[in-house]
Amino acid sequence: MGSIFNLSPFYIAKGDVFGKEQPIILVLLDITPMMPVLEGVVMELQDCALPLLREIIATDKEEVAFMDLDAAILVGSMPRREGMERKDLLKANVAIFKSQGAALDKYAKKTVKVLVVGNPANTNCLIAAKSAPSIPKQNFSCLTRLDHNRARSQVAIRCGVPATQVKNVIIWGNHSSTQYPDVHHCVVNMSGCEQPCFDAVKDDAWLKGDFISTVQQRGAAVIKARKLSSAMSAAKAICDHMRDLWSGTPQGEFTSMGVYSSGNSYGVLEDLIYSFPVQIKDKTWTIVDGLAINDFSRAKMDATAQELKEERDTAVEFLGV
Ligand SMILES: NC(=O)c1ccc[n+]([C@@H]2O[C@H](COP(=O)([O-])OP(=O)(O)OC[C@H]3O[C@@H](n4cnc5c(N)ncnc54)[C@H](O)[C@@H]3O)[C@@H](O)[C@H]2O)c1
Ligand SMILES: *[C@@H]1O[C@H](CO)[C@@H](O)[C@H](O)[C@H]1NC(C)=O
Ligand SMILES: *[C@@H]1O[C@H](CO)[C@@H](O)[C@H](O)[C@H]1NC(C)=O
Ligand SMILES: CC(=O)N[C@H]1CO[C@H](CO)[C@@H](O)[C@@H]1O
Repeated sequence: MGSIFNLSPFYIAKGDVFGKEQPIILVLLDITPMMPVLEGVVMELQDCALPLLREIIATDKEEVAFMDLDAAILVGSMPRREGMERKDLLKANVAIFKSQGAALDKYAKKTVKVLVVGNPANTNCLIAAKSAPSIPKQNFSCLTRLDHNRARSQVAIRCGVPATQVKNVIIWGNHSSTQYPDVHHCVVNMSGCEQPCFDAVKDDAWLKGDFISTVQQRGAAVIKARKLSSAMSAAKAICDHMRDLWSGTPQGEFTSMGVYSSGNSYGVLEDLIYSFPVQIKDKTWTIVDGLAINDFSRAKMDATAQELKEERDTAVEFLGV
């Protein structure tokens, strides 16, 4: 029972995601041994006396959890244990996301929005989408908003402005240390006017070096310091992602999400869940096309795609067996 599991339902039930008018039925799924702990979460949620929260369903059964869902946030996955082979870990996760994808296909609404958080998030998302053939692939996305928020904040701190004054950073690729946080299209509102990020920061070496590695390694840095993984910031990112899917992105702004690549954008291979810049309107995302990509960016975008391709090919083999 991670703290993402406590915090995300709280923010959702509080109205931070679907709006302050939308009554909420929360469905919480965990594995059987965790049911007593889940009861404690239910008690705490009840004790918050939240005006929008109409019902809480806690279960270890997928057919109960996924029935008629409008939105699903898939957080639980197999964590890496000491001495576990990469392939065995992937195999265990393919089994989980195949099963959850199939249950979504069978029980959820066809319009359900599915956000995959559990790692390896991109590949787990692809497996869930492939296992739910009656739900459009566009309805599946994976979380790279935490990386996006980290990048935005790093620039904001550097410029001494609030994070809201930094727009249009991009996270490309996998949610891992090969992700590419790109600020070539980012603008910063500083001293009363919007300017390109490179002009605002005035330190190209930092933007092409330590900035990128700080964002890429941030998850590990938080674990090292806290002895626990990111929880508050992950829960916030989950809410930001789902809220934007529901209500749209602000005019002239884009965000980052792992979405299905149809092979038509930025030369990214087809059939990967890859993080792109997206704009959202009427509950539908579109990839922001036509941004100029220089050689520096190209190499980094390709490296993270290559990593995802290899992981996908192995995962798809496991899906077949
Ligand atoms: N994409 C991102 O940006 C991002 C950010 C933070 C965390 N994560 C990932 O999210 C996952 C959860 O993180 P956490 O810190 O909350 O981990 P955690 O291990 O503390 O919690 C995971 C929860 O999922 C449950 N679970 C495991 N298998 C399940 C299954 N088959 N069905 C239902 N529930 C199941 C566990 O019992 C546990 O309660 C991890 O994989 C983590 O790496 C991703
Ligand atoms: C992609 O990112 C996830 C999440 O960090 C990670 O678990 C996975 O190993 C990465 N993929 C590869 C092939 O490295
Ligand atoms: C930039 O910030 C100033 C306040 O510092 C604000 O008045 C202005 O509207 C902002 N411009 C844009 C384009 O957001
Ligand atoms: C987010 C998203 O793309 N949602 C789509 C899910 O599928 C329905 C059709 O079943 C579309 O109308 C939504 O736009």
